[in-house]
Amino acid sequence: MGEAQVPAPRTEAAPQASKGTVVVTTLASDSHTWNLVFLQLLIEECGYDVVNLGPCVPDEVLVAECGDLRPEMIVISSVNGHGYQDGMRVIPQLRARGPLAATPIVIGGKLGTDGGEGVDRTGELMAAGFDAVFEDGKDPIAAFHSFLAALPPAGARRPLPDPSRIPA
Ligand code: B12
Repeated sequence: MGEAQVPAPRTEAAPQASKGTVVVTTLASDSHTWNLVFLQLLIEECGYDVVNLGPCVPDEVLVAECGDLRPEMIVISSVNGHGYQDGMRVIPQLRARGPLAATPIVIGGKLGTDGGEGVDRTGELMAAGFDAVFEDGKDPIAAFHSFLAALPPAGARRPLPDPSRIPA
């Protein structure tokens, strides 16, 4: 009889606890998908679980899924040139869904067909309810990475405003 084979002790580090769930999605008009795969891998590397809703997501599906999942953040990607219009249409619907009123929601990619020169899409999208806009041409990945690193930990979100203190 030979010597018993003893398995080598496991030396890998214990898996890190997830920082929470992030939803990655495009909007209804946009069928591009590799942008979503890229973002999913980036966000997973930063310690989050990702639910990737895929391309051409209808507004009502996005609102329902996010309302049910209550993610730490919603990341909208658009590259077909309709991101501004799609984003302006969907953001009030997301904000109107109670649990998502204070959820960080960002949008990025190629948001128009003009390259973004001299157009204030960022200001308008943020005024409409987005927390950040990462348009191509402005080093969006580095800026997004910093935003993600600064995201408050799960359970430490901005409190919802007290409805009694909102002016009528
Ligand atoms: C592959 C491709 C397609 C494929 C998509 C297949 C698939 N399953 O994904 C098909 C053939 C279906 C397609 C269709 C169309 N396409 Co197309 N497509 C491309 C192409 C060649 C590559 C896109 C890609 O996969 N890139 C790889 C991924 C990883 O990178 P990315 O998409 O650029 O995303 C990066 C950034 O935008 C950014 N980003 C994106 N989202 C976000 C979000 C956040 C939060 C952040 C931080 C960053 C970020 O990060 C990503 C990684 O760097 C590009 C041209 C190009 N070379 O880029 C055109 C391109 C995107 N397509 C374009 C167009 C116009 C179309 C069509 C309208 C063409 C038509 N007339 O039918 C349709 C649109 C269909 C639709 N309903 O959306 C234009 C968009 C122009 C614009 N926005 O000004 C491009 C740029 C081509 C061009 N130069 O004109 N397309």
